[in-house]
Amino acid sequence: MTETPAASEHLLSHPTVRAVLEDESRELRERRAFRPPVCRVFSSAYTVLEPTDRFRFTIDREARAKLPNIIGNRVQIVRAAERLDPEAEARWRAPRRVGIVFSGGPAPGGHNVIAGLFDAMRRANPANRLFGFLVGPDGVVENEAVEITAELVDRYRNLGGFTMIKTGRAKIDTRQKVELSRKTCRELGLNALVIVGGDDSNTNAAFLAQELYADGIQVIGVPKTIDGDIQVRDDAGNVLCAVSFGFHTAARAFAGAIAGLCNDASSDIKYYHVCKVMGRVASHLALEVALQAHPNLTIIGEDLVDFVDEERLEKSRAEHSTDYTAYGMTLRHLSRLICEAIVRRAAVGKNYGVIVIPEGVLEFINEVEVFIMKLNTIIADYNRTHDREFHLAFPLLEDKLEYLHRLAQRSREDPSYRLWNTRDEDLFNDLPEFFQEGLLTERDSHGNFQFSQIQTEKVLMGLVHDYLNILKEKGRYKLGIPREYFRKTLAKAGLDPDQYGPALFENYPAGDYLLTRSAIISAKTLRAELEKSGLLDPGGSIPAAVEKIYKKTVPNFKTQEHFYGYDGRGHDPTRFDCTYTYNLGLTVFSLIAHGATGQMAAIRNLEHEFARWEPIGIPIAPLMHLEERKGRLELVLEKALVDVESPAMRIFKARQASWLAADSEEEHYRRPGPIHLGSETDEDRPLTLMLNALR
Ligand code: FBP
Repeated sequence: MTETPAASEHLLSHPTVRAVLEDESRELRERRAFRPPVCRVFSSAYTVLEPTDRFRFTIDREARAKLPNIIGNRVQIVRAAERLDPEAEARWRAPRRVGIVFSGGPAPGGHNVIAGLFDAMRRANPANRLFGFLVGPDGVVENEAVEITAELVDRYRNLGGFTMIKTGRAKIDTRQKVELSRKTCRELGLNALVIVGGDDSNTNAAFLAQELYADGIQVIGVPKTIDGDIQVRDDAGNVLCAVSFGFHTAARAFAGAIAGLCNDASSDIKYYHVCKVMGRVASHLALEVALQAHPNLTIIGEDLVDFVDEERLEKSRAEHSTDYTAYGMTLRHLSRLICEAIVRRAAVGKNYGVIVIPEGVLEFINEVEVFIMKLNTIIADYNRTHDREFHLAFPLLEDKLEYLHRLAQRSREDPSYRLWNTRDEDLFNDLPEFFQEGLLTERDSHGNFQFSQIQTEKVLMGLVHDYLNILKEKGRYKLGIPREYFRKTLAKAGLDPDQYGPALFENYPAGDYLLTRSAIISAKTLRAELEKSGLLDPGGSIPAAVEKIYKKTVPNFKTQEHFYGYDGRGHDPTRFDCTYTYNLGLTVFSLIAHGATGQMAAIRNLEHEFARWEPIGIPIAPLMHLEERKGRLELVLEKALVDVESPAMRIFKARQASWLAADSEEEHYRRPGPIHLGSETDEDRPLTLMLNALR
C-alpha cells in the first residue's frame, strides 16, 4: 500500500528521521574537525630552503636541452627559522596570488593539500589569495577558476575526492594551450601555479615551469596518485619520496573490502572471488593489499617479467632447438599458474578462495605488451598522416579489424613493412572480441593505454575455466574428502571404509584428504572402478553413500568478479594521507615563498615514524627520461614499478605459500580494520613502506 503524501510528510519531519537522514553524518563532522599534526619545521615562525648536493641524478640529454632553466635545480630541504633577514622576510610576507589545479584521477588527501597551502598562505599574509582551477588543466587553459575561501577549505578538510574543484585528464601539451595558460596566469595575476598530479602531470609541471620561467611565474608539482608509482630515489638509492599521496587510503580501502570477501568466501565455501585492483601499470596496490589482507593468491605484474618456462626450455633443449616463447609470461601460462593454485587448494577440500589481480598485469604479459606497442604505433601513425582521428575514422570494431587486415596484406606485398603482419593478425583474431575491443580503445590524453577499460579478470578467468575443465577431464582436478568424513559416511551406511577406500582413492588411507583415483571422472568411470575391484556386480547399483562421496569430489568452480578502483580512489583519507597531504600543502608554500620553481613538494622519511618526516623540494627536470608514448619517444617522469628484490616483495614471496593455504590448516586471512582518524595504530603508514625501510 502506498503512503499518502501527508503521512510521508509527518514521518519525514520526525526529529529522528531528520537527524539520521541529514546529509552530514557525525563522522563527517568529526573528520572535518581533525587537525593533522605538522612536521616540526612548520611549528617555527618561518622556514628557509637549504639547497643540497647530497642527492644526485643522472640527467637525460634531452631534458637538459628542453628544460634549460630548471635542469640545474637541486634538492631543497625545508628548514625551520625563527627569523629571516629583512629581504627574505619581505619576500615571505609579500602578498601572493597562487593557482592550484588537480590533474588526473582523484586520490584521497587532495583537499588537504589545498588546506595546508591555504593555511600557510594566510598565516604568512592574510591578503594572500588562492584560486582553484576547475575540472583539471582545462580550467587553467580556459581560465575557469574559483577563489578558495576559508569557508570552502573548512568544508572539505580531511575529506576524500577532488570534489571541491574537480579534476580532469587534459594535458597542456600544445603551443596554443601553453599560451592560453600563460594568459590565464597573467589575467589572474598569479605568482605561482601548483599542479597536483601523477607522473604525467608532474612532467607537465616541469614543462610549464620552463615556459613560465621568463614570466616570473613559479610552477610547483605535488605527487598524487593512488597507484603509488611516483617514488623518487637519487642515483645512490636514497629515498626522497617513498610514495605518492592517496596510495595508503586506496590500498586500505581495497584491503578492507577484500578482507570482507575472505570472510565470506571461507564461510560460504563455494566461490572464488577474483579481485582486480587498480594500478594502471605498477602492482604496488596489489602488493600492499596482499600484505594487508593475505588473500590466497596475488599476482604481481613485475614478478612475471623474468619468467622462464623451464618445462618448455627443457623440451627444446632435448630437441636441440631454442624455444624463445619459453621466456616471458604468456596469458595462457599465467592462467595455468592460477589453475595450479586452485587445484592444490581443491586437493585439501577448499573449493573457494580469493585471488587478487593487478589492473596493469597485461603490461607484463609479453604477447599483450607487443600488441599494445604495435597498436599504439599504428594509431599514432594514422593520426599523424590522416586528416581524421583513428577512432573517428574507424568507430566500430569491425572497421578497425578491417584496417588491420589491410596492414597485414600490405606486409605480404611489401616485406619492408613489418608493423602488422599475418602472424599478428592471426594471433589477434584468436582473442575474444571484448578483449580486441579493449586493446583498440582510445589512449588517454597522455598517450597511456587505458587498462581500466579492459576486463583483464574476464580474459584470464576465461582461460582458467577452460583449463580447469581440461584438468577435470584428465582426472587431475578433484576435491579432497576429509578421511574421517569418508569413514563416517560409509560406516553409517553399513559399508566398510577400508574395503571401498583403496578402490576409490589414490592415497587411501594415508592422506588427511582423500583424492579419488584419476580414472574416476564420471559416474560411469566410478562404476567401472568399483566393478574392477569386485565391489560392484555388473549392472548393480552404486551404494548411495559411495555416490554421495563421489559427488563431493567433483569441484564446481564458480567465480565472482570484482573491480576495486574508483571506490578506494574516492575514499576519505587515512590519518597517514591526511597528515601527508596537509604537510605537502605547507611544503608547497615554503617552496613558493622562497622563489622555487620546477620543484615537486615531497616529504622524506615517510617510511619512518612521523617525528622523522622531512619536507623537501625535489627538482623535477633531472627525473625525466625518454619513454614511448603514442608511438613516439617523449620526455616523461619515470614510473616506479615494484622492485621484485625489495624486502616487501621478498617477504610477500616467502609468505605466498602459507597464504595460499593449500593444506589442511586454517586460512591466514588478515583483517586490516576500518580506516579511522582517531589514533595512531601500528599500521599508520603503508606496510610496503615499513617493510622496505628494513633494507
Ligand atoms: P592517476 O595516475 O591520474 O592518479 O590515475 C590512476 C588511476 O586511478 C589508475 O589506477 C587507473 O588505471 C586510472 O586512474 C583510471 O582512469 P580513469 O579515471 O580515466 O578511468
